[in-house]
Amino acid sequence: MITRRITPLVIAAAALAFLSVPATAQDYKVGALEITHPWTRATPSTAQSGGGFLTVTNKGTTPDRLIAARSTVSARVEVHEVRMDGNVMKMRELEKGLEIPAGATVMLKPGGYHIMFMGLKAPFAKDAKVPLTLVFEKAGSLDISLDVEALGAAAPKH
Ligand SMILES: [Cu+2]
Repeated sequence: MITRRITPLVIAAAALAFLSVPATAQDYKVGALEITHPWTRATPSTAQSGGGFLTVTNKGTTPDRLIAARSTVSARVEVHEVRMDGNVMKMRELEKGLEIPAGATVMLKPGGYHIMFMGLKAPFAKDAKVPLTLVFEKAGSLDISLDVEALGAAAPKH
């Protein structure tokens, strides 16, 4: 009798090959948090500000909070939310930061929560990388790099 054994290693390799995608965006981990698809958009030469977008997943059992962000590319970096004021979309700084509940995934995306680069020192050029440091209340700080997508891009093309 011939028994065929498929080792877990082979299964894992097959799964990886199947899931393999040409990902340009890097994913990051700090403490119980995973940061995926950090990106931004190219900015017009006259732009004073730009948005930063990413997804944070809290795999831990306690909530955390994105309390600050900083970068060398702009005078200031803030964490913003978008609110409807009547029929007008307005954004403002989250003064207490953005909560990442235990077990939750929070998306920073156009029209929603986002990182705001204010006082750009130079425009964001397509295909460049924008350095950003995220500061979490519990997990600590994390240096990441945002992919610059085309001007007006609605979401990363992956
Ligand atoms: Cu904003």
